[in-house]
Amino acid sequence: MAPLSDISAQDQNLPPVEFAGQYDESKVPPYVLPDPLIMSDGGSVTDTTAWNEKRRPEILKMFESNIYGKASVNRPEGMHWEITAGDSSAFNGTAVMKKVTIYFSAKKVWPKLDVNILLPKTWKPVPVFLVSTWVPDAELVIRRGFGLVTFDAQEIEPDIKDSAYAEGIRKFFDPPDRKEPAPDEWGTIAAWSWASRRVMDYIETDTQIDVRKVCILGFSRFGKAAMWAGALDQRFAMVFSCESGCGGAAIVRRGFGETVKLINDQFPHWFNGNFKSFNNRVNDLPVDWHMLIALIAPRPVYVSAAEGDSWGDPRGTFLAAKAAEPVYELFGEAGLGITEMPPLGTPAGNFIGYHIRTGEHGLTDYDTEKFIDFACKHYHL
Ligand code: GTR
Repeated sequence: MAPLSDISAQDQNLPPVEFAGQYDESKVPPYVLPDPLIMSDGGSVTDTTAWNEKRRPEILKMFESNIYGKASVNRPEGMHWEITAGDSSAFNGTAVMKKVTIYFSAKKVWPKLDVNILLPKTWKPVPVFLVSTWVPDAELVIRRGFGLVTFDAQEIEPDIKDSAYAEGIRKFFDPPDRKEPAPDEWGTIAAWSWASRRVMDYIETDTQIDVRKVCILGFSRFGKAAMWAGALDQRFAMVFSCESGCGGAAIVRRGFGETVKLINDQFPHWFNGNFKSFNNRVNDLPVDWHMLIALIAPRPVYVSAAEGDSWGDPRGTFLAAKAAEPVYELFGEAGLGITEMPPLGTPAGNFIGYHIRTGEHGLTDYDTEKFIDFACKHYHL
């Protein structure tokens, strides 16, 4: 695992003592999950047309307005890019490398994003993992025949609660006199997801990449951003979310480990203003995170956990994956295929993948290997 930049500066990986979560399974309160296949008006979703045309947009909107926030722009006018560096003989001649700089206006100044592209040398377009900020071992990915497209999401918005908005991409597109986003507008995680989508705009033009096989992968806070990007944007063919926990892929009604209140108190910039109103009433949320996983359907999705990462609620992640299954079944695809949490180090699932491994919070080679195995299975590689 290699961070592209130093996110430990604020030591945000370690929850301070006063943020200690609840870790006793017997204290998880009873809860009822919203049914992904029942519309807000009570109607049932019984086919994929109703899912795609009615329920999916409805759920997407609920996540957008209550949690991640609405982006104020899609692809900005004037956005352009240039290839700024290249090496046709990386990794002892087995890979090609290039650097693309995406500019988000017609000018060659910030906001911009440097994108590093590493592709195994081959005559045909390659499948890739698109990863931001905290990336897997590149040599491992290339050796398995996948390319790696990386960027540092913090280049467009810093992960600092007091300056994220003021110094980030959201403020750039807002009127100059705005001091903060409206309660339903985007937070930093949505801004990072937006960056992945703009990288995808570039990827669509790169003939060395198989545009139908772009797998978005994120770890922890960037795993939350990967989930939201994958939900919003169906150009991402697969989604991998490693230990994304609260606000990523775990059931928040469990109140296990990091809770909605804890995350909003510690990282108020990550989500929108409306999400804070649910701090002490998570059962009033019209969604839970099984529904975010379901928004990826019928595309393959993989959520993973680590035994030592109780903060990220491994069981809550399993339960979210499990509760997303009915939507995959609607598409005729098998989801997890198991009813109990699998043993440590035993990946499970068909269109919804899950594993819990030994060890602490981190994106390890084990995780990367299992993600690649899953992608290979679906791509018959
Ligand atoms: C923690 C945060 C988690 C997770 C993690 C990380 O401090 O509470 O939600 O995102 O950081 O990004 O490593």
